[in-house]
Amino acid sequence: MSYYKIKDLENYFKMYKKSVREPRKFWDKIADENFIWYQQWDKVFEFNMEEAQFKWFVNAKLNITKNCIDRHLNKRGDKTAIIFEPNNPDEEAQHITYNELYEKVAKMANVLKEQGIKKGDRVCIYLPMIPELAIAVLACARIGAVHSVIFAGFSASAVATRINDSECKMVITSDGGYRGNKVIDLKSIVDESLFNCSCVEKVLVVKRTGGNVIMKEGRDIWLQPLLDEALGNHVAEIMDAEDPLFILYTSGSTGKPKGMVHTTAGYMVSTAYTFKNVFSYEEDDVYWCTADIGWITGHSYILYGPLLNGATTVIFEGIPSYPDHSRFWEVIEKHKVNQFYTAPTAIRALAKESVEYIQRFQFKSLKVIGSVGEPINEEAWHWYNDHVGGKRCPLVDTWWQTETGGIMISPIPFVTPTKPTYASLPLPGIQPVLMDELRNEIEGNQVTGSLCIKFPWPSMARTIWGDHQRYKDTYFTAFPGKYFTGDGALRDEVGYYRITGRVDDVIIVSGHNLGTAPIEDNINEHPAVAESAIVGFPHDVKGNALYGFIILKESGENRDKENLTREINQLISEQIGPIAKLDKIQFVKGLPKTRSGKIMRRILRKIAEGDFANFGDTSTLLNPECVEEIKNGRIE
Ligand code: 6R9
Repeated sequence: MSYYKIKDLENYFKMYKKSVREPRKFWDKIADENFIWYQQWDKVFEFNMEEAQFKWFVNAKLNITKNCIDRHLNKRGDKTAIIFEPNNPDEEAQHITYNELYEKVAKMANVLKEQGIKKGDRVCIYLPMIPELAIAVLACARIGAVHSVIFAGFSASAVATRINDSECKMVITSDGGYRGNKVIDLKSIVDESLFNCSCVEKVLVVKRTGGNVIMKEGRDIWLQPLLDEALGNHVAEIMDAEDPLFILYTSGSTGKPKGMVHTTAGYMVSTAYTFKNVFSYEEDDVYWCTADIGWITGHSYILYGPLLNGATTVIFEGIPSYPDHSRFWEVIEKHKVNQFYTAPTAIRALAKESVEYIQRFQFKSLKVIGSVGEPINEEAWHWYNDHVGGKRCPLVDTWWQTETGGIMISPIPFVTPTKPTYASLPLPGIQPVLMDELRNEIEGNQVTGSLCIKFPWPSMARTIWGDHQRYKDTYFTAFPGKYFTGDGALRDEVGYYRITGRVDDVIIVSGHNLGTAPIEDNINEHPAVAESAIVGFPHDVKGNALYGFIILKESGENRDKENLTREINQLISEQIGPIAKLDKIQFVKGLPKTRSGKIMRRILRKIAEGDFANFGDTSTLLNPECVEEIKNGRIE
């Protein structure tokens, strides 16, 4: 029996049980049968829970890029590895074959070496969604340098903090990047950030927009001439299973960003295995994940997971609303996409627009659609399922985190029956548990609690760069012996999981624990509402009361606000109970979001409390302008 592909529900349960009973055997077989290694492991894993130390595939030697590229060349050399869809639909898409990818990565690897980068050095990559981003990431992995990709939308100060934290020796950037009708001057952002970073010795610059840049003598070098001179083959560095592969900073709505460290072998095994199963990928499929490579979703499911499976993966430079709101649908049709993976925030934004944008398209090619990043509310789930999936493609609601490296809880297409808003069942090898306030494991079904994982898995982050104590404190102390996710969840009558949101999103009103997510879901069902966010504010009688920030659909904008307020509260009363009624409702144009689409509730909470003095770091917001508007419209 091959462990790599889950075939049906019976097979899933069998595999799941096996993975819990004999985790060593389970992962051993997957790792052994599906990858190439320079040297096999002595032990499948070795843990010290107390110290939060985890090793997988102990003493194995490998290079992940040999598994992503070289081993496919015989069979799939001329197959397209990457389809690049530019921001501007009039610019031609590029198809990069596995043979070409090999050569590009080899050249880049040789350039990095020549420029003084050695195994273990950290390289910051600050690039738009262009093929060079993928190539730079893979070239780092090829020579054993640790990549730290920073989303090319972060400000100079956010970039500087991250570069300094991991002491990057080099930055790879571009003159600029396109996003919709905007041009972003990435190089000048890097220049500004480097005033405060003495660790950076070299900056390699990709030409994308042709915009004017200032090149600093002795530090900045155009990449293309170096690539033109470089050799097109490269012998991959031999890496230990536990050598760091990359650092990725979490979006972190509070505190200093955490540089999550992922290592080589475990990350490879998990991302490959989960990609294959969660997207039901078959040899000639075209797969598209709309995330940015600057996030974990892009690392694991645009690059590593797909390439490890010899897949064709789309890299999209643009945004869903440019040149108009049909861009996603056009790209699906154009490249005959078979698997489409996006975020609830994008779905809600597109669902807000006229259905004409989507109705022109048929999506015959689509087989599986996926969601990631936050809980998907019921209305968005149905819209996505009906309009994009045509009620025919399984919708996989995938729950996971930067820290988990790969997907943890998700339906498997054509295997697990889907249920709206439920991430459903854990993948084999993953052991979720729900915990109560007294740190006891909650048994049985139809229960809610804090979501923990009770047994390690290969792609878990190993530490926070430079701060192992913080790693221990954040993830392994709240529930000793278990990994605490920070999320709350409920388990329904058949054992399906529904992630209800961050645990700190629970508000206690008159002694009742109210999760914000179900209330928001409820509000979003109102036909005039596009999106909502609920926070608590101190209340003399109730302890806390609820404050709702609500975005209306275009069709709802002219409605009488008093009537709407009444209708929304009536809906909540009927569906959840009068206890969950909102004391204040403010209609807003936008909600403050992190660049990965998560609502920054911290800011809304401050506004609700009337505390305008201390918003903390807002430089990572996608839409800082909405903060002012919300402040001005605050309800006393
Ligand atoms: C992959 C990614 C992680 C947090 C996570 C949770 C939320 C992600 C979700 C989901 C409900 C899903 N989250 N997927 N909540 N359903 N399918 O997003 O990583 O940026 O680290 O965020 O996102 O709260 O804890 P990251």
